[in-house]
Amino acid sequence: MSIKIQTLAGYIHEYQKSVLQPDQFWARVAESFHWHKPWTEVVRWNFTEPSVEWFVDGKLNITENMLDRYLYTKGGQTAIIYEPNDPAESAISLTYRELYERVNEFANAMKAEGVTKGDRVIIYMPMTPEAAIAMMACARIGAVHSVVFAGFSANALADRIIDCEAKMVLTADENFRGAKVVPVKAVVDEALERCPSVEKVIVLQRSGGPVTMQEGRDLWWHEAIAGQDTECPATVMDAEDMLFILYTSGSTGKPKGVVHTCGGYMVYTKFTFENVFQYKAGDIYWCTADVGWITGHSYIVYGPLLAGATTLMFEGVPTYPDAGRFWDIVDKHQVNQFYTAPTAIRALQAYGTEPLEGKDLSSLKVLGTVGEPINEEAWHWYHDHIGKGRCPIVDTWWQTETGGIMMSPIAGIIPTKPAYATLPLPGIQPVIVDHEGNELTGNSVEGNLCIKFPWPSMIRTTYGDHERCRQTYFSQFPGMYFTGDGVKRDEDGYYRILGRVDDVINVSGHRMGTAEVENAINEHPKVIESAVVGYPHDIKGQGIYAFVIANMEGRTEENLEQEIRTTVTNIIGPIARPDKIQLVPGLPKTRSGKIMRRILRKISEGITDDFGDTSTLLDPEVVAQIIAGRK
Ligand code: 7RM
Repeated sequence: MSIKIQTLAGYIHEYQKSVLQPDQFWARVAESFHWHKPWTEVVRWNFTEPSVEWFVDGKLNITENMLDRYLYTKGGQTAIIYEPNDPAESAISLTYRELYERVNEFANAMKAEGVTKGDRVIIYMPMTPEAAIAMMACARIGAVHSVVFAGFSANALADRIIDCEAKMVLTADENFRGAKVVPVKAVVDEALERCPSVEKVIVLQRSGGPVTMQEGRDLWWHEAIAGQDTECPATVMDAEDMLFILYTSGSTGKPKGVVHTCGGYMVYTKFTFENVFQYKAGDIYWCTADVGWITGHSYIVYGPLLAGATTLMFEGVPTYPDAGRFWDIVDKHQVNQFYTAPTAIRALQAYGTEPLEGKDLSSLKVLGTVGEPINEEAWHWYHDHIGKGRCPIVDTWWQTETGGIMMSPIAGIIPTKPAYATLPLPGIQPVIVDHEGNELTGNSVEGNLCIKFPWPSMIRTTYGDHERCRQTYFSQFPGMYFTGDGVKRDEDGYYRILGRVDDVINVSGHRMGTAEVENAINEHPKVIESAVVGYPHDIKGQGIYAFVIANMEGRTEENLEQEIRTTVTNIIGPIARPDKIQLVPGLPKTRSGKIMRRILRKISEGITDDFGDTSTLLDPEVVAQIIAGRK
């Protein structure tokens, strides 16, 4: 029997228990799963190395808790509803039994191609059920999946394949995204030119468009599964065996491979899914994220299917064929819980209420947001026009590294407040610290958000580089996990996330390192140096503003800017393309050569004075020149 919070008093009670007796609390949650062997210790940890183990010595397979578990009780119930990009193409439903069979069959296909426990498999696929099937098939046989968002460039894909030394890549011929058709197999082919670890590529036929298949390396999905058994014994995994790697951007260098493990991730994603969204049997749940991001992992695939829910996967984009598409889908499938990003809400808000006309949204019970701070205006629009004032909004704060939702209202139970993630979920112990690491206690305080006690789905390491994990998350404030976010605790003890306090920017809910974008810009042969900052953007939340020093010989400003955008698209992907590029004669540097980003941030926001202490600036004249050429 798991823990289902049903009242505010119940929340307070469970929260207190989770802090005072975490072992008993989490043991009670974990007991509701199928384990091959129970754990001997609930949690063993230190935040110095760091070393975190949950459900020590426990043995399990996560897919048995998603599929086998429901085979007889819910075999005929819909597990996945797939809504294709083109509304004229019919939706597809897979029951729990069908999903079980397709996962097992594909697991056998991967085994037949030589994949074994511990091997890394890259998933670079459209948002079709096969992406979820691929993830679960990996988990079935103990292979470690690493899903790469299919909008990343060949170069970014190759970096990830190389970092985890993947043996196999799963992809499709083409990806339908709104009015565009992206040739994903061709992107894989280009990436693999520098990925010697990859032995096999399995290609889903999605569009039927032309692809080149490399003999001996590439095979079709439908051929790979032909004749495979629809039963595949689940590989028994240790609770701390790796489940997946997911790459995410930080403030320095290349993206890091965040590692999640089997037991804790399973326990936490199901627990948070059921409680936050108050999912009830028979409900239709829809999260609009892509499986390439952590939200797709935890709250399209793992959390919902662990809970025996019906989860909807949407292949397309919010504005295709028009800005009413989300609401058409809610209406068509009578969606009960709807979970999206503030950037999508703001984008749709810009179209007004006309796209809502004639759409039946009365099935909706709970609305969710994730990925970035939501502004109050968007919160109210969502609340009034989508939820018609009747649906609680769960503003869920969490990260790739946290694996699951950390702070959020529990739908209908914790009173909401616009733009507030409200309170921590049971088991989560947030602390606010000042820049010296002193804990700020009491209400009405603001500072850096840290977590002082482990939770089951937290990051275990960064793949292949444990020191980087320690350095990034556990060194700035010793003894605590540092989130990189700023936060305020108001007079009611409610939490409001203020955004990143490091050099990470959040563009349309996509996390990016400013250094990562700068490195891409610097690849252009004419670029000498660059500095990137995020600036407030009405729809994207933050836009990318690049200040660039370049050798203009043989170029006009216009064609150089265009070339820089193309360079960034090629190196990272279209999501990292700068919104504004300003060619500058110099950058505001200190005598020790550090760029004073604070000044650039202000200029990008349109503030042209009040830069604070500029006494360490090497050349104050540069600032005036940048202001004069501001975009
Ligand atoms: C789930 C996800 C993590 C960063 C995080 C925050 C920001 C996420 C919220 C939010 C304000 C929220 N993972 N963030 N959720 N900020 N309110 N509800 O997005 O790894 O891609 O990004 O996103 O800055 O640190 S992520």
